[in-house]
Amino acid sequence: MTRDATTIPSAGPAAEERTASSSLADFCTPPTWTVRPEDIEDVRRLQGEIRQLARARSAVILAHNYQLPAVQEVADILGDSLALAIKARETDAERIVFCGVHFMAESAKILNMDRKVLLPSLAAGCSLADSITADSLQDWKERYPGHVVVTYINSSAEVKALSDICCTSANAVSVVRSLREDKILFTPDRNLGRWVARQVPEKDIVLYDGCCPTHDVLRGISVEKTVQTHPRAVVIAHPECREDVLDMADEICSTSGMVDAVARHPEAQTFIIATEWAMVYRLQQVYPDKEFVMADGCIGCRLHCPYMKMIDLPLVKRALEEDVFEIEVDPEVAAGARRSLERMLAVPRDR
Ligand code: CIZ
Repeated sequence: MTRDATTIPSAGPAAEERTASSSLADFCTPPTWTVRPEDIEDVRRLQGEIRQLARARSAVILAHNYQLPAVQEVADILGDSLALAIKARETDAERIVFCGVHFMAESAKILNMDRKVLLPSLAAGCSLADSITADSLQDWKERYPGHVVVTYINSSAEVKALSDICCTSANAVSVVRSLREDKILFTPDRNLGRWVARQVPEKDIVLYDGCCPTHDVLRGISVEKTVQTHPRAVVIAHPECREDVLDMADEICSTSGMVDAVARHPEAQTFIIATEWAMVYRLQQVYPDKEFVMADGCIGCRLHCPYMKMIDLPLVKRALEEDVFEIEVDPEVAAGARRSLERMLAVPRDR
């Protein structure tokens, strides 16, 4: 039972109703995360307890599309960071339990300063977000006077506060097009920035040299091999992938955009997915009759984000029971970051 934040805003979760025959145990993940058939009953019990706790504590559970399948299943709302940021702003729950990484929970807090935002594991960081600090951005701004700073949502509150506008993978092109100015510093993801620059050639875009290692590890040659074994497949890639991968893609979009992209190809049976592996579980739930294949051809890296996998069901339960770990943001920094986020939220998704 999965929900798309953009289409089913408040559907109630039904982890309690699930049966042991669910696809959780069949889903082919890196072995550490595969649920053994003999453990399914325990997983279901834990999911039921989490749902009960969420109700009792007036909590909404938001989960990113890269979360573990068992965590995706207990979420009230699933989505990419843009969809989740919007939903976080709309909720009237007392608590937001954010199953994602730190910058996402921090963005939810910035947009909801009067609500408690909990991140079940503080180890859930983001190496891309950490590739730029307030100091390094300040230094860069001084080197490029007169440039507007567009910052990917994968960044700290301090960096957002020093930026003119944020973007996500779901609206980066529209955000850049919406600017009156032509000189832009795009930070921190160089792959996303390069892809945006190709769509908006009329702007002069300087790229910061950061990347998401999970996506950047994928090479076109690996995708080519996967295409050779599935010649009729549609290739869907995330814009954090390198240019050689994007050049082979039929569709380039954010994770929530991938859900819509599959629907645009009703004739296709097989889809090659170039993003973090948990997205394949999400797509399988929405399209049980289609086949989804990881783009890496299983060369070992498995497009695995270790930070997204820091959160599991016991930690979600603990977050609800103990009210941990609360995200706090300095009010002045939050005000600056909120300005960049609100400015972004006024721009529609790319599609
Ligand atoms: O913006 C996000 O949520 C990220 C990091 C990926 C995606 O497209 O969902």
